[in-house]
Amino acid sequence: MSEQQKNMPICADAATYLGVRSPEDVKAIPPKEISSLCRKLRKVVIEQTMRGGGHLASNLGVVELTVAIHRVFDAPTDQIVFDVGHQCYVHKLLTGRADAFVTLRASGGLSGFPRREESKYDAFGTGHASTSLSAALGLARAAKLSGSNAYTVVILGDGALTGGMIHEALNNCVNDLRLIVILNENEMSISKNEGRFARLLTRLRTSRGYSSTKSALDKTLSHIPLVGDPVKSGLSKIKKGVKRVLYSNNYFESMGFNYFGPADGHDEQTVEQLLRAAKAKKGCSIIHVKTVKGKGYAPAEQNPGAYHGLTGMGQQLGTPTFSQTFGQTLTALADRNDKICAITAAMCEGTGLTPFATSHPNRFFDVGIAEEHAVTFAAGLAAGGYTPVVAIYSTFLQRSYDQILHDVALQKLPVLFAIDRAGLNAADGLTHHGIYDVSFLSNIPGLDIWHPLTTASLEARLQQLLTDGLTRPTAIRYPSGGDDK
Ligand SMILES: Cc1ncc(C[n+]2csc(CCOP(=O)(O)OP(=O)(O)O)c2C)c(N)n1
Repeated sequence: MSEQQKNMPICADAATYLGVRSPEDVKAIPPKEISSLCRKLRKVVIEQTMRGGGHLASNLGVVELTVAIHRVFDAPTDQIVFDVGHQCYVHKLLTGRADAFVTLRASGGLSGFPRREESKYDAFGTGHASTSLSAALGLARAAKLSGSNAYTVVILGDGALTGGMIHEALNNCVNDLRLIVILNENEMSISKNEGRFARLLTRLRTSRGYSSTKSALDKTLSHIPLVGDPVKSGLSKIKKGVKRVLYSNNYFESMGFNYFGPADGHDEQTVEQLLRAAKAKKGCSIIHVKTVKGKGYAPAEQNPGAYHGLTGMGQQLGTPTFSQTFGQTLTALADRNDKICAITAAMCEGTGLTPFATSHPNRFFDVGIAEEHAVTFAAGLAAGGYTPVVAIYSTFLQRSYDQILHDVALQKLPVLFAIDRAGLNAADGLTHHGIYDVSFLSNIPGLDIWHPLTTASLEARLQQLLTDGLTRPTAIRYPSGGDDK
């Protein structure tokens, strides 16, 4: 090997390193060699994201899941939909894009999210959270209508489960579809996943009594020889009864899903077994797995929030960013004014609100990935006499249009929208550009829009707006980075 070859990143020749050029290659790997493939996949993902930036921790968490999916299903006939899509890197590596992986998120290179234009294996383009199940329902219905037996498989994180669209889609799931949802619980959104659904999942997972009783009953059933149908159905009723008593609130089962798990999502063989079991079962299925965000890279396992999204090499920022200026100024203002509340939709660190959350925990609200709810919740706080500041990235504010118009503006409620990441977003690309807010906010009656050009003017404007007392719906938008960008 020449010196030049030795210094080449593995990801420049990732297909050879992995020994995989298509999902067929993944299927041909003997089970005992899967863990070696997973190790190599992690190495490529770590190397590339350290160099070029990207979503490291989320991808390390889904290595075994993605391998198992490609061994059990036949993509692209079977369609795989990733929620958010930030965890699709392993999928890209296994579906003919390993050699282009070195171009990930670079201009003209592979997208950091699934894109239909990029590959026949990307069944649906994503970037914003909680759209997967609605899209998958459409894909599955289209398959059914056209007489296809294809499966549609969704990879959904527990963070994305906090978004309302998922629940609208759950409500619409119909059991004549071949739809399998893998619910990947890692207890994290970007930061710790909070709220009732997070607690529900923990409860599901930690009710070991249920799990062992269920598997004992399953074993008993399968070992009774020549069991007749009436006996079988009688036992099945007992089984359901026991489940109801021990574990009465399985949300997914009560919504009509087949529920599999909870299981260790890093045990590739088990995940394969569950996927095959779900495939064999009629109706829509949820497979609940537990994974570790950042798995296999100690710094990311210990601090998954910091390794959620990396910016790549050579992007040190010298001066405070707009987000930091916003967070620090708001915290200082809230020290003096106990009416000020801060709201984030799962973006506490990104929007600079960590100091506020620490200093004023009772006036800080992380509502999950629920931008529509965040805005109407703020409207309620304002109607109740408080001064809510809703910090949302420009791109994610798009889904709150009606709430801004109907709940805030028409009632002239004093809510301050802190619109972060206004402007182009080269690395995340198309789905993340913050360029539409000016046009969609401009036609909202009675909404003032400010656009400070420096961090100093952001600070001054916040002080002026919030010290005098906010009297009307107001938006303030600012870009990523700081003054030196
Ligand atoms: C509508 C929307 N709001 C916010 C985000 C930013 N965001 C990207 S990934 C993520 C967390 C997703 O958590 P989860 O679904 O559990 O996936 P994990 O990264 O934990 O695997 C968030 C909040 C987004 N992509 N879309």
